[in-house]
Amino acid sequence: PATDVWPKPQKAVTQQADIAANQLDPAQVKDFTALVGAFRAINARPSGKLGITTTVGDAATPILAKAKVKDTPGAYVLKVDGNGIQIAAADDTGIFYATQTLAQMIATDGKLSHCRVADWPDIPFRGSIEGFYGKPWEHARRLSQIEFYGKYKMNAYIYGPKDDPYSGFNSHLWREEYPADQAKQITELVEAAKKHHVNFIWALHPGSSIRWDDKDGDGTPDDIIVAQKKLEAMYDLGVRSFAVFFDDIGGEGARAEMQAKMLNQINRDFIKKKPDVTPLIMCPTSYSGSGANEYKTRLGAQLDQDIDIMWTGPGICADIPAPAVKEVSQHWQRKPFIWWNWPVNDYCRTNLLMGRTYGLDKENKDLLSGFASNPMDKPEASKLGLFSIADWAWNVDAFDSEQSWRAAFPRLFPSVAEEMFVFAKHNSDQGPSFHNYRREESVEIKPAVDKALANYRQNQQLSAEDAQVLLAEFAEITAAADKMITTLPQTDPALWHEIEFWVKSFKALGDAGTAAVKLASGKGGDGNAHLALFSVIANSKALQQDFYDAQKQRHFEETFASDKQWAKGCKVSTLVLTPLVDELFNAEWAKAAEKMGGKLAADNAAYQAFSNVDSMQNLQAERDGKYVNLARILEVVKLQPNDHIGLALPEGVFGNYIHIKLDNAAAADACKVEVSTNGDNWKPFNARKGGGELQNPLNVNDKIRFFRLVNSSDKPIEFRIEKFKFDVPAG
Ligand code: LOG
Repeated sequence: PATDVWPKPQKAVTQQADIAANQLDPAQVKDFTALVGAFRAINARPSGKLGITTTVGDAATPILAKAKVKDTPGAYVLKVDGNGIQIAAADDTGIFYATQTLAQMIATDGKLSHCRVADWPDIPFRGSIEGFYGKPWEHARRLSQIEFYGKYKMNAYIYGPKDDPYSGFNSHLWREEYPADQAKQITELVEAAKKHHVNFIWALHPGSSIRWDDKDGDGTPDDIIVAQKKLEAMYDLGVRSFAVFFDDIGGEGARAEMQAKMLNQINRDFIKKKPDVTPLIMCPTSYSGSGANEYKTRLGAQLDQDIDIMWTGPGICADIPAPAVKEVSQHWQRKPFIWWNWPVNDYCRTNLLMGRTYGLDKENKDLLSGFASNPMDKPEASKLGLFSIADWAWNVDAFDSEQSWRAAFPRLFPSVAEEMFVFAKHNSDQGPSFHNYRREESVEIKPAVDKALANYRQNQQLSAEDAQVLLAEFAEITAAADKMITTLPQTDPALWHEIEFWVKSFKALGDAGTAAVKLASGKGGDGNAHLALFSVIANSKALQQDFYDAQKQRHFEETFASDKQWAKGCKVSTLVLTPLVDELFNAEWAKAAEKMGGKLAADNAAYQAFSNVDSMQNLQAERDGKYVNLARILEVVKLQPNDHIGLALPEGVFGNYIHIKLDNAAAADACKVEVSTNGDNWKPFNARKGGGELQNPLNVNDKIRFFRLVNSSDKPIEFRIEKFKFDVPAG
């Protein structure tokens, strides 16, 4: 019925009666033409008089006004009754959206109820920004996204992958046109977008290599002309919506007044000259935080009023509270276009972000010019989050986070809806990271886990009652994973390709959890059974490690060079369930070892990263074989004189090599490296310098457990970190 349409319509009334109950073949109703055809066929039946009428534009105005529909693009009125179907819409997109509503009404229960729907979007631009670091989405997946956006009434797809060299973030190739095969794909995307009423917004990212000099003396920096030419070339490929990004850059390109000059000129000489091009969007260099700074006020004052400015929220990855939106709107002197960094996982690639969508303030309803979510590098898995983002942005007041999330599963993953829900509810938190943005995870079971662990810590044994609850949970996990493993490769190979290793790890977690709970509740039986359970857990962990390595291998093969150094594996249920299994396993293992008079050698050592800079208090370090790496920082790092960043090894582990690589040699030359055995007393380390690298071996007998990179110059420096690691002896 109309009340079960997503995104939730603004006003929908369903009546008991229905028409054409089983006459409609849902497969025929995929698009408007088919729908019309289906109804004509019914209409032709002697018994029926069911037709479909559409009214668009001026003729529709009185109908829309009478239904009190907000006068905005995409608005529509839909009426189904004994006389057939009537649609009135402000524009063709409204007709298209009415058709999507109809298609869902028919598809969900096989019949079409009499209804009246009056509907319109709250946020003018709704959709995604492919704006993450790492391997850009594949062409086929993008086509699938665009179709999905149309279906759920999203109208914006911003194309801005950090690793497309022709967009330019990582490369000077933004100055050149796409090679023919890639150009053809862009045109295909534009056409698909048009068909599904999505604005394909192509983003140029020239900031890391742009220069403002005016060699030919015509009063305009030469690169502005080059940029405009590139946009013209994209126009020729069919693109009608454009953005220019300046995020995550430093130096020349980051000057607010030059960015404003450039964009105002492009606005005047290109955007406004073409009647069919939509307003320009830009992403500023200072794209997060609501406090004033010189850059923000300058850009807000100087940039043409009709250029939209993107903003990620009070932090880079953050919820979007309305008071902060209001504050930044003052600096920008316009409503921000939200670039929401969720469910993007380029800064926490080991984890999948499959939880519900929350943190978007209802007060934002009229405060935004657009809302685009930056998704995971996994497009199919990202549809889950995007489904609810579509729902929120279409009808803010009616949004119910939990309900919207649950509605997504049967619609997006029909062959494994319930299993996917089990998987999603236990795989949603990012884990600790530089951004320190966290999501809830394993919400339902968490109180039971906390209670069981509290009892266990006190009694060294799980109670039968606690064990029963936990065993049921782990059994559900194993069963869900099993079903996904046997089903998804056939029903949704694209999704399977993305999440295969996580699902298999999830199954291993289910098995390990079952064994750990049995062990800890004393259900091990005789000594042999006890050993058998230990080995189940150990095997599961080893299996997860294998998946981790296999996934890492796949990631290497599929990922652009810029990201290779930092590729990671997969982790599951990191907030609640994996820590539970680890704790039970380690404690039981220690008990057993003690009985046998032995000692436990566990690798639960803490590797740490540190800095004296306020914004870098959440740096992370991770061990990967014989390396201990600083977890990748995607952003430009700024160090004032004497500021530092460093790595720490746990007690008893000593470094035998230090290796740092920065993206610019000048910054590296401005730095020195210091080492320490205790983190208090520092001495100089004689690092070999060259091409941005600082490195040299250490003697393990010197027992160095700490090093830090210090800005030893008297000026602030900016750089990107490409490598930052200790080598430690293997084993
Ligand atoms: C990048 C974005 C990246 C995201 C999350 C913006 C405007 N830019 O800190 O490309 O995917 O963070 O890592 C970003 O958010 N910079």
